Amino acid sequence: MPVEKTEYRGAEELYKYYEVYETIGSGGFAKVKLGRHILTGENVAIKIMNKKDLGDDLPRVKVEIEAMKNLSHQHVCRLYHVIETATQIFMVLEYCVGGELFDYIITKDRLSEEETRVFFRQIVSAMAYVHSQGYAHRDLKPENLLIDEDHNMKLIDFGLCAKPKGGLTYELMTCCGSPAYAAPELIQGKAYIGSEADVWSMGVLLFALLCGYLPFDDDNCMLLYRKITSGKYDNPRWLSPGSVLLLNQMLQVEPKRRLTVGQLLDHPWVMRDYNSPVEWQSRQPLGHVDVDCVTEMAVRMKRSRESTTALLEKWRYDQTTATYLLLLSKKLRGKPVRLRPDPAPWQDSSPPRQGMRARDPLHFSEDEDAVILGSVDFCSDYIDDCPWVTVAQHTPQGVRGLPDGSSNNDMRLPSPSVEKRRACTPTPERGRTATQHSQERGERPQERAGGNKESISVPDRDVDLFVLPPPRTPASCKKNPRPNRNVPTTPSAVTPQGASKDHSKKRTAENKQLPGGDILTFSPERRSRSLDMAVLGDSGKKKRGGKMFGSLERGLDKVITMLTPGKRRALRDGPRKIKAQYNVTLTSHTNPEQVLNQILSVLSEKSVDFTQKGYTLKCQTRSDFGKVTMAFELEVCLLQRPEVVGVRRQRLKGDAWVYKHLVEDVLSTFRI
Ligand code: H91
Repeated sequence: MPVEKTEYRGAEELYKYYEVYETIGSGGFAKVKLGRHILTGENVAIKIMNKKDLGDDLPRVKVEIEAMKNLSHQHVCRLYHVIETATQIFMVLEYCVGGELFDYIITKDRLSEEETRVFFRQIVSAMAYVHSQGYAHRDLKPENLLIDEDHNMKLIDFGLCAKPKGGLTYELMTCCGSPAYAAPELIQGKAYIGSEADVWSMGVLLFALLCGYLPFDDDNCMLLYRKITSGKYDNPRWLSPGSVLLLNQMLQVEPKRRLTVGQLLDHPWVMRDYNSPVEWQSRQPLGHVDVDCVTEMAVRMKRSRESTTALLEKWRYDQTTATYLLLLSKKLRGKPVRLRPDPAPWQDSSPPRQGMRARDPLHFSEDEDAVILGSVDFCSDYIDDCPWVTVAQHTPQGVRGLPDGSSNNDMRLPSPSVEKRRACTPTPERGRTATQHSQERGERPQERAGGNKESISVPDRDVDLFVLPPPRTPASCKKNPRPNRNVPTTPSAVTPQGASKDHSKKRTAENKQLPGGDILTFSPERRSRSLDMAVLGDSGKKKRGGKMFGSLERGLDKVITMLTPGKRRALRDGPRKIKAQYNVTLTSHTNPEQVLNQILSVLSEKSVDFTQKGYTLKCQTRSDFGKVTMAFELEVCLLQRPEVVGVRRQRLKGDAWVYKHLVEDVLSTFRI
């Protein structure tokens, strides 16, 4: 079928160089998938956008791509490769195994001042650098800060960033970003200075790190705006006087009275325990070419080092740029600067896809693929002497050498317009994490060179998981005592579709078997209850700032629910055995079916739609108009140390704080 062929060709450019795995998240009109760069074997994140879906937001993507090409910093997520087809844009990005800072905060309830300082220094470093390059980020929030394998911060999502032509001192007018983090001048529609607005967001972020909830929060937008413009918030009692002072200096309603990023670099609170200002300059300046990496590439490409360097210095954000940057990343982490052997093991059989079966990379559905617009990763002087020939020759229906006239051919070096007014001194198998993989490969992240010099040691994540959660804060105590009304007291059995009989007595959930064994459950109340209702307590009051997931490992033993064994394949295989991660809530249970049953029952009760595949539940909430407002995954799994059942959770779509309240509510039924 011609249509299929055409569509297949679109994603071919991507598949040629990357193995593509599961969706790891989404944001706006983008889907983010885990990938692996074949030549270096390095994990990457692939942001996928459909141009049609983007509509008027397409220019924002261009803004983000241009900004990311101009930014190279240890705390800014690195862009490696851009592939554009007629219908799709793929951005290949640095993979951050630790996920969002948001999830990390909610797992821990809140962070200690010491740990907050480690992260905050890195955020200040990133922002000082971004501002020094003339950009304002304008959407700073914990969802846009990721944690890499060395526990370092990486700033992402430059879709809303601005680079005023006259430099950062020029006023901006567009109101953007997330309301809870937006500066008062921004929501009032006044002209504002981007860097000043960023400092306000950093203040909100700092508060969220130290407190685990937002300083200004309300379900009602007008009330939220009023709170923000008043600048009044409560300082919880656990904040040190130093933290109270710093927050106050950042959350000044009058922008000119706010601290600047330059002042944050050597602020006493920031310097504490370090006695040195934040190091903000890039350790990986743009344009620098590493000889070892170029040499390795030259050997593979059978070219001279000089011509390889010349090719690289075009900075096209193509396979050459990606290979170089990923090799450099390997080098900085103390790994050998080596490309995969030729022929690579996955290329032994033809076609290559079959050779990769064992690792089960995912393919795009047909509608996700498209015609190649212009090859962004090949240029005419490149085709004659195709450097990646060993990869290319295995590519099915290889379309090569379409000349590209796009702007991607030039890497525009930044013309730093430093703020004038105030000087700114400045393989994975499905479901596994890259950390697990690197651990399985015998690598120890701590031993790697090039780790964050800024960091002082923070507790090992695995260790954190096994300690009891921090004592409940007064705020969380008063807000979240949840009566266990959802826990059925009589044993119930699960129907073949996975819904509890006990639950079905209360309401008839409409279950539908999907191809591939998925079970879609429509909650009967879906259309009559809004998402907000799903996070309401008995009182009807929205619960805020409640205890986070960390405390859920306590007690369950209430429901004795057994699945009929051996009926469904996915269930027969049992839950996955995983290592504890911070996005896994521990229970005190050893019977996964019990936990699964109880989650199913609560999801239905909370009007959350879900599809079930084995022990994984893909959950969705919808607005009254049927629009998906939130998507997340819950997976019942077995942990090895301690040997208990855990629930892995992952937000795929929707407001982070609303997600937090909802999932917290679902999982809080495990409390005795
Ligand atoms: N937010 C705006 O959920 C809500 C793992 C994970 C690992 C990543 C690397 C880069 C990006 C995301 C990663 C990621 C969207 C990335 C980078 C840029 C960008 C976007 C994503 C989510 C989307 C999924 C993300 C986190 C943020 C995970 N994600 N788990 N490495 O614009 Cl520059 Cl959208």
